[in-house]
Amino acid sequence: MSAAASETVLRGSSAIANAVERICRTTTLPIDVHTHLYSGRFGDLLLWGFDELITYHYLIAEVCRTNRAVSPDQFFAMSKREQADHIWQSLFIDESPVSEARRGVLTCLQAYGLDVAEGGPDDFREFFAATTLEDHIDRVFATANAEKVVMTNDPFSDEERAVWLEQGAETDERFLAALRIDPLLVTWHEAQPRLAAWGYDVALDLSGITLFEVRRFLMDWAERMSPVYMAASLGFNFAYPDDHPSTPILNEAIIPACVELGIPFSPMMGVKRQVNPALRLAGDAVGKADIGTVERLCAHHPDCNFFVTLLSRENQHELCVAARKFPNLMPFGCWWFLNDPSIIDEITRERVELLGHSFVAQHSDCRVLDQLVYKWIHSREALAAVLTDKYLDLHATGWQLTAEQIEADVRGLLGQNFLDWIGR
Ligand code: RAT
Ligand code: ZN
Repeated sequence: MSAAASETVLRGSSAIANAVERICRTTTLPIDVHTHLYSGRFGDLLLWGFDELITYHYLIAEVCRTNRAVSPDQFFAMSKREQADHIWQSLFIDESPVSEARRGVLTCLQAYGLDVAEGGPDDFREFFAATTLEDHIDRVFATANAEKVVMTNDPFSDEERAVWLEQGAETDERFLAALRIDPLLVTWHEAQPRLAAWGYDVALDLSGITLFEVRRFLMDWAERMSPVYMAASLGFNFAYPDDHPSTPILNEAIIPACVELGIPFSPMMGVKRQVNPALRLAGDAVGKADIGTVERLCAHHPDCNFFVTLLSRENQHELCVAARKFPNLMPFGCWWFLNDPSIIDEITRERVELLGHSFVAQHSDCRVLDQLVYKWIHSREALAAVLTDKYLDLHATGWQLTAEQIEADVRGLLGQNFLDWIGR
């Protein structure tokens, strides 16, 4: 390729490696496509600060195996502050904090300029106490160099419903909505009475105008939220098509609503729920999903786009292969137990090799605002390692690389590909 006169041609391996590292580190994140963050108007639903950061459910799972002197019930009976102190002592002082979730806390505190060698929980708390939420949201977006995040918006949550019903559409442009509808697909027997109570004419056996009414419910919430996609977290054993209410609900309510709205449906598959209920939110595990379910969704509904992430490492290669067959399938992110450098490295390599640029490399899944800082520092490093090798391989063929092209590629992988795909 010959570069345009205005472009910066990168000559030599070290120029390429340096440019890729710099671009991955500094390119503004266009969008974090899946988080559990909320804008400031949702009040306590938005978690932030040291005690929230360190009581992340990934760390609760670790402390319950590391320090068995405190049972899960005893742990959950503690105040948030006591839980935080207990985790700090057990996972950071009694052991070196080498796990990814522990390192993340330190990366985040360091990025705020705090001294993790000398400081302790009270120093860190003092830092957060000295700021307002509004200022802190600005600081986090600036430190993470992020433009937008997608929330997870649940119309079945009473706390969240109240905000949407009383205050209407989101006004903070940094926070986009995603309409999360797990109960419609996973626990229809519980969703049905709630929809009925909200004035939708729905029957448990899906008779009459039930499916039309489920679709009306989705369209009403879509109008309220303007979601960028609809999503559900589904078990590893979720099947489509199936002799289960989820199949007609997908065929006649969810997918037609997505097509009408021009937004993707995002099945997130692979959770094995509550293998250890004592751990509560930390008690879910992983199972291998059937890629046939993804293939059949894409094949039966060519007009609908599917934005898919799978939780099992064993599903990742076949997800890439499926995406080669179905242009209406876009893989995204290294989800939850996959969000670790060694696994991000492997998954990103196979995606680049099989799909080029047509995927979204990562999402953060942040539950705490401050995690936006560390999750993206770590993911940007992992992406840079993969892309450096891939561009050096290209360079070895004699292909000419420019900084501008690499910048566009990286922005795409960091989320612009999703925005382009949905036409925003
Ligand atoms: O990654 C997580 O924190 C999980 O607990 C879930 O939130 C999962 O990401 C989901 O969206 O269901
Ligand atoms: Zn999530």
